[in-house]
Amino acid sequence: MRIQPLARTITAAIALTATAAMAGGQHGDHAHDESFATGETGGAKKPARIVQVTMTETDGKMVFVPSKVEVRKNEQIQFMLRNSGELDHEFVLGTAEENVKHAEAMKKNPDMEHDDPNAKRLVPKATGDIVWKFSKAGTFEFSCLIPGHREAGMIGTVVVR
Ligand SMILES: [Cu+2]
Repeated sequence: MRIQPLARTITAAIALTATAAMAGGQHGDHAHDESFATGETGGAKKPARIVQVTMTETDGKMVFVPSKVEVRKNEQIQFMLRNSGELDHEFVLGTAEENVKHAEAMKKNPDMEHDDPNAKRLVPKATGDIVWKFSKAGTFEFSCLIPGHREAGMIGTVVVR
């Protein structure tokens, strides 16, 4: 009697793994620049400054709060992300050019999942984090690339000096 639910759990786990693998493959199809013009993946053991960013919908718009973050060059930031809205949202860090290109790819593939170190997709009420070292000066952006969301206002900027 106890074997039945366990077997179901295992099947579910395998199905989940398969979905994740497929999503990863799909994502790899539209090769985007992996060189990360914004910097590099943060080292988990190095200290990071915490910056909280909330994603939500308000008054017919979709927003990041705050929508502007200032960083010193070579500073490591831990973005503590929270989706306070009713819809899925994602935080994708990149150059404006990369994000526009990526948004176009997502229109063809709206359920594309992001496992990239510079991106995180969150279901409503979920939290997550990204640790990033901004090793290059410049103005970069974070955006939600789910079709329609960028257009609805989900663009933020990171200024690195
Ligand atoms: Cu969104």
